[in-house]
Amino acid sequence: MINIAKSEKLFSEAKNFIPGGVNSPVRAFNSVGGNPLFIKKGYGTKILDADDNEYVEYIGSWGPHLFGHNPEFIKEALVRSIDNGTSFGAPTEIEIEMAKLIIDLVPSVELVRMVNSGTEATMSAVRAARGFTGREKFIKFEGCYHGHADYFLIKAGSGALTLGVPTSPGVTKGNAADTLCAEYNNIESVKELVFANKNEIGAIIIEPIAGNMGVIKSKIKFLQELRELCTEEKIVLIFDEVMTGFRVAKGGAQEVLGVKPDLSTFGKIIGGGLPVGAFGGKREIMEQISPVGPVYQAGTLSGNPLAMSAGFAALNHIKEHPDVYDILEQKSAYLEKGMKDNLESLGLNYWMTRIGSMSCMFFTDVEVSDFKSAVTSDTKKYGQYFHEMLNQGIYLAPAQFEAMFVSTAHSKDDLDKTIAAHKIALGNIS
Ligand code: KE4
Repeated sequence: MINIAKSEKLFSEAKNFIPGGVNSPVRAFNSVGGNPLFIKKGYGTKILDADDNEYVEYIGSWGPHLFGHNPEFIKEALVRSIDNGTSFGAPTEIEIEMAKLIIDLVPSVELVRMVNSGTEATMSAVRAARGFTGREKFIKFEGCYHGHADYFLIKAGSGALTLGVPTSPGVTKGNAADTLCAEYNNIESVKELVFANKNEIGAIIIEPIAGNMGVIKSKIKFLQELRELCTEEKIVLIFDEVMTGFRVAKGGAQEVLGVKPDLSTFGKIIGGGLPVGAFGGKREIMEQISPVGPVYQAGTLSGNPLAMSAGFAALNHIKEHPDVYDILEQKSAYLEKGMKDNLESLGLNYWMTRIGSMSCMFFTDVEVSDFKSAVTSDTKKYGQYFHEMLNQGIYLAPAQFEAMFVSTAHSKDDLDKTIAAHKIALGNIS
């Protein structure tokens, strides 16, 4: 067992001042049990906890660290930027460069607005769609997570699902009334809602590759039919690419799946590890946004030079190194093969999904294609597996319904260590 005395001390102190001792629930280890580790340093694929235990990690701050922790090119960009000050609350040139780069990398985006989190991006995108269509209702999918704006916390994924409150108290009936829930990968469930609410639905928002009920890829036929339905019914189709944007491909999940949304939302990677979000898409919709249009949307630190500098460095690195995704694919496929070989040798048939450098091993032998099949996973067994891996120096997401992220920094040694630990961990809990 690893010594985590300092983390335990810090956690008990934190709980006196911060709800649950954490600033985001999924960090609290509630679903895997035990004491969350307080991290004091990250470098490449490693993190160091308060007790100086080192781990090879696969959270990457829940997605931002496509290149591992603190890559030189992001650090240098931040140092250059901070020398000029942190934030001005006024337009800066780097914001133009960032907007141009996102538009260059994602063909469906014609105008883009920066915000400070994925939640702000998705809530603003739904507001823009409501303003553009004049319709109040929208459809989300069971198990998808779009951040914590009230109207999304209905049958939500990620921490809400992990902690057993997919529909949160505090969300008013009025707010929930306009949120309709369909089943992922089930076009009939969408059509039923659309035709029962004819001309009342302004938007459909989806994670085209879901990363918050574990990792689940939408079926291409389903997504194409969703696109057609939205076009026919004049509904704004929003792809929530906060996690998948620049993760699964240069152009995100929409490039992988070959379906074009009307609006997209981004976060995580585009901030290079700093607080960020963005939403963008068709000019006619985005021109609804204040000050050019009537739909109000604002933010004190939106487009702040620090986050823009780090994010621009990250995206520009992608633009200048298009082989990034070949590297990620090669490393991720190697890890997947090692884990699948382990499962086979142990006679286990847990369901595994992987899209590029995002993957998930579900503790179920059911084929996972939607929320209902995802929740057949044995989360207690996942908790045991999580701690078995942690004790071997491998830090995974402390929750079954999250993604495992490989970065360009993961070395063969890291991957081999992980594959070996994976086999021991499964052997110990089976
Ligand atoms: P933030 O507000 O947390 O920056 O982004 C919300 C969000 C929106 N859309 C998608 C597809 C997302 O995955 C997220 C946030 N992802 C979770 C991890 N599954 C954030 C981790 C946390 O809540 O601490």
